[in-house]
Amino acid sequence: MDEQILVTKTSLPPYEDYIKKIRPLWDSHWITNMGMNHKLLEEKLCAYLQAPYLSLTVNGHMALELAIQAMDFPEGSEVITTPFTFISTTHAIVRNRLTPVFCDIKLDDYTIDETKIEELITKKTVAILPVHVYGNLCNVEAIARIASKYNLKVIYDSAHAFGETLNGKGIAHYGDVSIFSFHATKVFNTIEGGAVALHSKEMLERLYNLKNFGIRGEELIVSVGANAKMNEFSAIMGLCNLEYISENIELRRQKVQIYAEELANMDSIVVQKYNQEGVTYNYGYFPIRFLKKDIRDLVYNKLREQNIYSRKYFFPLTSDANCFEGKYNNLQLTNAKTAANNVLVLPLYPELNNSIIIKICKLIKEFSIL
Ligand code: T4K
Repeated sequence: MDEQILVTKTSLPPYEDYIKKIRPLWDSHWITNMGMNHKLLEEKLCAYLQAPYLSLTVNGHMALELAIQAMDFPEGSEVITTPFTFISTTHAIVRNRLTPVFCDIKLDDYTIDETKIEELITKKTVAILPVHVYGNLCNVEAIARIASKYNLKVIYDSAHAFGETLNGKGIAHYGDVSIFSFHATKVFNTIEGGAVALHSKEMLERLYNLKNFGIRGEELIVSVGANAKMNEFSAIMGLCNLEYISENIELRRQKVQIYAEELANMDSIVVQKYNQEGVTYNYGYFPIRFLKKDIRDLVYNKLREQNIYSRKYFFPLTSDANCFEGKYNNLQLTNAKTAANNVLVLPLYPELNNSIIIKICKLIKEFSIL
């Protein structure tokens, strides 16, 4: 293939839309520190995500890091989480001086195995931090029951679940807080950006202080805080992209359907299923899992030779990251290890040409029988 096909491609609004909306910034010169576009995007996203309260941030990682910080857990407390995620999830726990306790996942949807959470709870456990990985929603009801039984907080990493709903309710409805990523690679982007969706006004205030140095007036600094605000250029990108979100998700759905049809009869792979009951998906990722050992890397390399850049999201497990060597539990993660060694995420974005999807599937069929 002449053209490089990458795992994803940033969705940009029409150039004129963006230029028109940023033009007034040259009059106002107000380009950050909670400008009018920041405010407007917060309002629109609150509505779109059905979130009671929402605070925009500079990226998804800081949304998560500050959401955890806002909970004010004692140093050294334990947080039960998944190792099958982007490294950000675990870094956010560790950077808050908390200990990640890794729980295995389910192989059918790659989310945390809720039946294995209770056995990991100790006197030090303060929270559960699951990830709606690839937009597959965790078993939120079961997790809520466990959290309530042991008085734990639930912090959802919803970086992959933008706009998804369960039984008509926005996914931010579940847990104490949910964070979203609006990175350039996501279904909805603000170039870089993120948000924390919350249920309480008090938490919203804390988040505000954490993302703006604790500044509440020219001479009033009420608490210690970082700088994690979203700027106006990003907020405007968000406002523009929000106009096209339904269209983009529908295009993604169509691409996924082609992948699913083309790969339907292969018994050597398991394809991502979009069939959780009551869920509306955003079709952010298309992962497949090879059942035969050592095939994933071979296919990954063969596709690269053809200029097709699939990705091994998520290898290595975060529990196996070099920087954590020997520090945290990384045993009894059998399913997570299987997923890390055998899952390949295929290119998927609204503009992806259907004929390229068919070509990718053809190559996968060829390479998988080598
Ligand atoms: N929690 C979870 C579960 C997450 O997946 C993430 C982020 C976070 C938390 C943290 O959220 P942020 O702080 O990032 O908002 C990418 C993204 O950088 C990262 O946001 C994402 N997860 C992760 C799964 O994927 P890389 O290292 O794979 O990115 P990179 O630069 O290799 O880009 C991947 C492909 O995207 C490229 O091959 C082409 C395309 N691309 C990339 C960029 C940067 C574009 O089309 N345009 C671009 O500007 O991490």
